Formats: sequence, C-alpha cells, structure tokens
Amino acid sequence: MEFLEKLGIEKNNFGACTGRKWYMPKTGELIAVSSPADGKLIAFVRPVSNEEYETVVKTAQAAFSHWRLVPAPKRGEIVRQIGLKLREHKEDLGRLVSYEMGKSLQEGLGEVQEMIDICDFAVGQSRMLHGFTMHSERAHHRMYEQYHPAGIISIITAFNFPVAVWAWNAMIAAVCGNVSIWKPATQVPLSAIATQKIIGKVLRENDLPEGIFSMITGEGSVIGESLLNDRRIPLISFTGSVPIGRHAAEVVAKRLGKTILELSGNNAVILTEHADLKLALPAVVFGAVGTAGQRCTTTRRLIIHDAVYDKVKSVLLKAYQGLRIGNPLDEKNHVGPLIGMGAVTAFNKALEAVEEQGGRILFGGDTLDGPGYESGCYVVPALVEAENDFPIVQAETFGPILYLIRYKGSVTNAIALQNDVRQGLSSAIFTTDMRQAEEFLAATGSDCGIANVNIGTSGAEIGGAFGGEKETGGGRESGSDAWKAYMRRQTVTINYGKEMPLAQGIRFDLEN
Ligand code: UN1
Repeated sequence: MEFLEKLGIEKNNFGACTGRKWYMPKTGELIAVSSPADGKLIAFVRPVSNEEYETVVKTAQAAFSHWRLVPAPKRGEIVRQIGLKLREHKEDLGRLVSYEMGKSLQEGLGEVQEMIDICDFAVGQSRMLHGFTMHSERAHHRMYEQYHPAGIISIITAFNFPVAVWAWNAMIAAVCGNVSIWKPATQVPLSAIATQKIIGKVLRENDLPEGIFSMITGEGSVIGESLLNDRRIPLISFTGSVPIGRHAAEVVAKRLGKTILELSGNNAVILTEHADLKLALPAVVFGAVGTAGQRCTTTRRLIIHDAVYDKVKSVLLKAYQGLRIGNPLDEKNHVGPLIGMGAVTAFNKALEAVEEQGGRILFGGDTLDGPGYESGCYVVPALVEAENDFPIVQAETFGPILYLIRYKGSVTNAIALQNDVRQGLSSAIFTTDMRQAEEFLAATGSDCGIANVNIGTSGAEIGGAFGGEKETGGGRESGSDAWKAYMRRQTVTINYGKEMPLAQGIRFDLEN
C-alpha cells in the first residue's frame, strides 16, 4: 500500500524512538499489527525491553534540562512547524489511521485535522502561559504566580484515537516546556510510528536534541506499569477504560504523582418534545455509529420524550437500514469494523444481556461475514429499547449500540435519567425551547464535562477543555486552560522594602 511506504512503515518496525533516533529492542516477542478492515497483517513492531525503557527515560531527562530553557514562543515555533508537516502528510496519515484502527477515512482525516488544530492552538498558547498578579497585604511587597515546566509527561493513549489524543497532550506539554514519552495502544502502534517519523523531520531540520518527543511500544501490563511507577515522571496522562484508569490512578497516587484521566463515557442525547428532529437525526446517528461506537464520546443513550418517541423510533429505523457497513477506506461506507474479535464478543454479550434484562433489539446486532467482511470484525449497529437502570445500560460497551429510553413529563425527568449513570463525559439536548436548554445547562442540569445544545455528544472541538466528571476521571486535556495541568504552579512574593513584616500581622521581634 502506497501510503505505508510514504509514511516509512516497514515490515519490521523499531519499538522505541527518542525523536530522531530509533531503537530496535533485542528481545521481546514481535507485535503483529493487522487491520480490522481486511484482517491482513500490516507489519510487525518489537516492543521495548527494560534496556530501551531506561535509555528513553534518561534521554528525556537530559532533553528536559535543555528544552525548559528554550523560550516558550520558540518552543511554539517548533510546534508550528510540526503542524505544517502534519498538513503535508494529512492524507497518508489519515489513511493509515483509518486502515489500522478501522474508522472511516473521513474520521481518519478528521483525526489528523484535530492534530493540526491543536498545533495551531498550542502555538498561540506558547505566548500566553500567564498567571495572575495579586495585591499583597504588606507594604512594599509584590505577589504574582508563575508557571514552570513540570518535566517528563507520559501520554498513554487508547486504540480509538491512535494519534489525536497524543497530539492534544504532547503539543500543549511541549509549548509548556515539557518533554513527553508516548505509549500508544498495542493495536495501533503504526500510526504512532508514522507520526514520530513525521515530527522527526522537524526535529532534524531544527537540530534539536533527542528526547523531546519520545515513543515506546509494548504491553500496558509491562511497559505501562513501568511508566506508572516511575518517579522521574511527574505526570501521567491516561486515556482508556475505568478499571485500568482506576489502577493507574492508584499506582501514581501512591507515589504522589499527578494524573490526567480520560476514562469511559456513557453519553446521552435528550430529545425533548420541542426538538428539531431534522437537526437531531444526523447528530444522533453519527454519534452512535461513528468510529463504530468506539469513541469515548459515542452516543450510547437516547432519552426521548413520550410525545415524539414513536416518530423518532421510526425515523431512526429507516436511517439505520440505510447505513452502509464496510471497508472504512471506501468513502461510500458509513461504518467500519470494530477493533478486534474481543470487541465483537463484548458487543454480542451486551446484546444478550440487554434482552435478558428486559430490553428489545429493534434493529441490528448481527456480525457480518462473506466478501468484504473477512476480518470478522464488522457488526450491524444496533437499536435497542431499554430502561436506564438496566445494568448493561449503566455500563459502557465500546460498540455501536444505541439504547432508546422513553421519558414522560418535564425535561427535569430526562436530565435525572441522563445523570443517573456513573460516567460523566459528554451530554446533549435537542430542543428549541430556551427554558429547557437553560435547565439542562444549569447547576442542576447535566453533570458531565461536556454539555451541548442542538449538537451531538461526539466531535468536540479542540478549543475547549476535553474531559469528564465522576468515573470519567475528572481530567481535562486539549484547549481552554487545560495547559495548566502540564505545569507546576508557583506563587511568588517579593519584598522590595526595608522592613520584614509578617503576614497576618504577626509580631515576632528579636532583641538586638
Ligand atoms: C476519545 O474518544 O477519546 O469529541 C476522544 C470527540 C473527539 C475526541 C474523542 N474530538 O469525539
């Protein structure tokens, strides 16, 4: 495939990189990377051993002592160039993301666009790393706060966004003066390797030292554990499931390190009796079946007012019947494969469970086989009637299952259902009634990190802070003031007077 060649993906790929330099681990079983799109083997990667791990961390440490002294806007200039390089490779990298992960080509390209956007954002941010100044209670004193780089940031990313989530973290971390070590998901290391090669060109052109942007591949249970336990790494940014995120939080908290956690979502769209259904339909369907239901922001629950329930159900049935499922690189398809057989099993099990718990599958749920579906990873997105309190509805199944939940009465009831789950990432309401929208956004409204009006739950822009509450983990990445999490904050008080007054008016006189 031409795009693999253009991105420098070889048959056997090195498992560790410190920017420009690559390390081929001597031991370790090869990771075979195959595409869920056609089941074919794409390439091999050799995961890192302890030896390369040490080299990567030590190189990152050395790089940090240099990089933190580079003025922030000059760090921004490097990120600007990375954004330009990504623009040059957008088509090829988007294709690789789509082929390796299985999301539609449009979404693969969108993911690279998200990287480009965060580069642009970070360039601007590089001139705005500012703190407040405060008025001191003491005469001839000045107080202000400043932000310094934190050190090595480790970015552990999930399979569903092989490159964008790294970029959110790495680009912001970089303008803040940090260095980063990326551990991509083992299902999608090639997109990470290709990305390293693209940014490596910028590092070479600017003659930058090794270790500013590093990457290591390997199993979470091995290399991930090393990262979590490593006191040289003050901040771990982790994206993944609640159980693994909880484990990561515990391990890092034990050494009093910091985490940014972006864990499961169980996102709902509320359709009130005043919803503009023409607007809602494409948003709901894209939210539910985009990336085959494997976004953290995927719409999993549709909370529909009784007055429009039947209409919504029939419109959705029609839309689902028209979905084209197939190779994600073929632009006429809407839905690609799930990431692997494990995901197919989880999808099937969830559908069995929902029926056992009293739900009704209205459409979909089959696993496809035959020509074009040889990988065994293609399923038909499912529409299911369910109740919010079914245990299976309370859980996040990472696949295209949309639960239709009926509500009666006021929007307050719908909001209560929407909040009645343990996750708190994304939420949305469709209504043309201003009071309903404002109630959804009020302090008593949605309890999620993201709350949208007349927009679906997925497809957030990079300019906002991304993340969620409750079991989603509370972290924030990407835009707004999320950069602050990547810096250490320092309150500074300067006495430029000739006296030594203590705060709170405390007297402490030493006799001379
Ligand atoms: C994720 O699924 O981990 O809002 C990230 C969205 C994308 C990012 C999702 N911009 O759907």
